[in-house]
Amino acid sequence: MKKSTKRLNVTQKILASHLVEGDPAVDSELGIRIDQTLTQDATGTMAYLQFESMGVKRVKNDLAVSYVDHNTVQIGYENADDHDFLASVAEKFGIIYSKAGNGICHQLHLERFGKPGTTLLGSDSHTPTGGGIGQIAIGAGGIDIAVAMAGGAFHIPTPKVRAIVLKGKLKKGVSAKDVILTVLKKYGTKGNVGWIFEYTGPGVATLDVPSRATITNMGAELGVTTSVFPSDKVTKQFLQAQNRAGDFKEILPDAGAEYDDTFTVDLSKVEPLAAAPHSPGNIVTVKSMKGTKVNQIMIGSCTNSSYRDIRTVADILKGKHVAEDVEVGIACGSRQVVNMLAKDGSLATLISAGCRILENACGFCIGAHMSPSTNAVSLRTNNRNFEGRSGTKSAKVYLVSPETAAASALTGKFCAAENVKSVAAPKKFPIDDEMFLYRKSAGKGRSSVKIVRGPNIATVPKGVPLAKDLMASAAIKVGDKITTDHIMPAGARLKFRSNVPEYSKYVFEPCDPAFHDKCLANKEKNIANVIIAGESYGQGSSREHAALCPMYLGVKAVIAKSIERIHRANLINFGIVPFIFEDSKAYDKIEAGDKLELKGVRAAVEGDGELVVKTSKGSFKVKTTLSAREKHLILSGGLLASL
Ligand code: MIC
Ligand code: SF4
Repeated sequence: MKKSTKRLNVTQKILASHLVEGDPAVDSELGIRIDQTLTQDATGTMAYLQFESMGVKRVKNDLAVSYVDHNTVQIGYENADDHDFLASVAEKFGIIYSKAGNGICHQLHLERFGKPGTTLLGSDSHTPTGGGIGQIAIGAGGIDIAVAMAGGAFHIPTPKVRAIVLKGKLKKGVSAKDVILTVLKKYGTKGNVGWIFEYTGPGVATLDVPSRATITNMGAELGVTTSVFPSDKVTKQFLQAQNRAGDFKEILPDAGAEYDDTFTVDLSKVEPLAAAPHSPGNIVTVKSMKGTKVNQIMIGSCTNSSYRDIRTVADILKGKHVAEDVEVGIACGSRQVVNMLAKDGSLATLISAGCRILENACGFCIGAHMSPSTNAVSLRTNNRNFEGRSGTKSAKVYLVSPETAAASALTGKFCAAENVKSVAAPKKFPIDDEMFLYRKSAGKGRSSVKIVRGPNIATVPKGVPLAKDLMASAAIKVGDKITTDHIMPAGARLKFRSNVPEYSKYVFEPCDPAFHDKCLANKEKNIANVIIAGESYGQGSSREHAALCPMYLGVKAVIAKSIERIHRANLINFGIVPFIFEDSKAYDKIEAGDKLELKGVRAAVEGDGELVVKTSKGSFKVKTTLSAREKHLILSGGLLASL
């Protein structure tokens, strides 16, 4: 981030008004004040267990919302136990509780709470959805949210800000999803750590707030800290229509504002695109896929489930029927969206067209509903197509816009949409906040409330201080772009999120199902476990379980070619050292099961972060660059242990 000048961009304006530690001109890490927090159930139980163990009486930030949207399948008691726990915690500590069925956290937060010019920290990597309404909205691990709720600062690497200059206007049948896929085509899913992407230019005014939110939502796939749009007349209109005119604040970049880099997107030239299996950065044109047989189409998720999106789908399907050999599922983002579709007849249109209407929740996006059949081609409007995330390892998932999804549903083959009517931004959204509980006691709480703990709610394990030396084993060796879905699978395993010993049984399940047993056997023999990885380790979600459960299994270090931002922060929060190979060729010389000697590891963390690791075949150098705060966390055995 450039030194403050008089001509500030949107990012600099918001960060400057929230800066509590560090100077952007000098320091590599900044501490910012967090106004709003959000959690979802799959990460929230752990966040609140950690908050509870901090001994704070009530939340101290302006607004804290606890959403239930991930684990809503409720086969068995586990999810329901989690919901009861979350509701009681919310009532006790002054948190607003959004009941299952109300909708997906990011869509709901945008509709009802997101405020331009504020900061939002969420225990979900798609929290940057709030950037669509002019918030600096960041995804982080649950323990970071707990700290923010207790009034503590959140730390980010001092960002570099890239202007994505939008000019022109999108053609019919092309939408915001194609814009973010264009940006992903240019920048890919790795190498963007530490950047904030700020959208600017005359084309911004042509995009409504839900479209802007689609773009910032899927900015998460770039691996950036966040993405943000200015707050302008379009934002004002959206907030007025949500009956929240009072929340509006104009935030525009100053004329001549400076950026560290610029990329221009001519909206009129954007083509319908798709992210091909198995990465959101693997971009192809829909034209190149034309005619490919499609078996399943899933529409919804926090990326594309607004009224604008689902109404567009309904308009394309109106009076027609989906091809008989495809299955089509639709999950709206919120009750508000469903209500509007019900009132204007779109819901009936979708039902008549043969779509399966799903609950307004994450569901299919996280492999918790409608997994495709073996080898199926599934077109989806969500944001991640990692191998197996849909619940079916052999499925080929393509990420597309709602327009492409709807047009392809009619033909049963990959195709772009033509002659699509644009949906006007509603003048008034129907407001019904009844499924947000404890609004009256928000910020205050009720100390007499007893927290409900069913058998699925286990205690949070605490780390131990880092030892002077480590005798270790390379417990696993994985390749490039290992996602948190590989490390800590969701889908059928999601229900164990509140039970670390149980969930730990599935660490690296898709890569090496024996990982858990091997680690525990080493741990018993006092041998530390080390994970060896390639480029961009820990891509994807914010789930801190991908660090917490390995910590529980005795993992003390990761040695990778590179590590993604949120996951790196989570490793540090749980006392695991994030080492990088000094020379990535050393990666080729290590095999899973090799003995590693990390002599002087504690001193290395205390000092310059450099260490020589010995193996029976020789030695290699690793390094880690840590702030003083991060060093303290690792040396203590993680954030909880440091308190
Ligand atoms: C995801 O989309 O991968 C999730 C599930 O929403 C995760 C959070 C989690 O693992 O609970 C995310 O994006 O952070
Ligand atoms: Fe839910 Fe999918 Fe969005 Fe994650 S990406 S919050 S699972 S809808």
